[in-house]
Amino acid sequence: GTGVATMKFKSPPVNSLSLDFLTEFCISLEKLENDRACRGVILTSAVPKIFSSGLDITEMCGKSTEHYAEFWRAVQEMWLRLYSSNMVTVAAVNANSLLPSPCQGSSPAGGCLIALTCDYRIMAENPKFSIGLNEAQLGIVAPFWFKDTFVNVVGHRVAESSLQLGSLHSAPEAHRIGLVDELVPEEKLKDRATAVMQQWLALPDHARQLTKTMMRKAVLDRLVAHREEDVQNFISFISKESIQKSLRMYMEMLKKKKG
Ligand code: CO8
Repeated sequence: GTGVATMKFKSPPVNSLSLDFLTEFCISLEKLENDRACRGVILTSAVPKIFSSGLDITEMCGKSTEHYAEFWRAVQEMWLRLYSSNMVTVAAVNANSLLPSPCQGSSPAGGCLIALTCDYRIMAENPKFSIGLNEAQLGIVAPFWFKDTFVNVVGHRVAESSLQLGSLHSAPEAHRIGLVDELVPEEKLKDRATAVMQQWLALPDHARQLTKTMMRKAVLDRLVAHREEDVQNFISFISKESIQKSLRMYMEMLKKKKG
């Protein structure tokens, strides 16, 4: 084989990161990680027009403390595994449809996090297509390790303004600020992802893996050291009535926008 796997998200309608999705994602990734023949993975979506809509908001609304804890551990687990993966990880952020205002995002928050966690990001060249960590728009705050991952890609200044504003960046803007590495016409996305993968795999795995670890270790260690504290923070934050209200209003807004 080529030593390259493609993981296609397929959880319609919008590939939201539910507890089930996250659990399955981790199992699939672990299988690939343990498969010595597999050296790289391309992450993409099998759902037309959407890469991922981010964390599943219904998992964060009106649930028990135990549920919030389980959900948040699963989010942490996804990030820890992907950010520390020994494989080359390429995100092929595909979307092929025009999304209605005011939420034109096709890869908001958690979806953007997945892309940021990869080694390389390629995005379909569609001006209507956007990506970003938009937590602030939902009245919530990105956890420190989302922020760290973002800073490692775009630098502190861009990350700061983008996070404060909860910006969803259009594809050209995402490219300009370095949030994605390149834009390609949609029909070329798959071929381009394969070509980039070959370029990364042309190097010896060992040196590349050690370099990746060197670049990412501080950020990974920080979550590992504060994992339980981070779960408790999430629970106390998400359990606040004011936060629950913001999330309910945001969900209402999503539903109305459609009508
Ligand atoms: N979670 C749950 N349900 C969702 C989500 C989501 N993230 N996104 C969309 N849905 C639902 C919609 O409510 C709708 O449901 P229904 O059919 O019952 O009305 C259905 O999916 C289809 O959605 P749309 O009609 O909106 O589909 P469109 O194709 O028009 O738009 C978008 C797709 C652009 C993805 C749009 O749905 C959207 O903008 N969604 C919101 C995305 C978002 O803001 N996600 C951020 C989530 S927060 C996060 O990921 C990080 C949280 C960190 C927490 C830290 C706390 C301390």
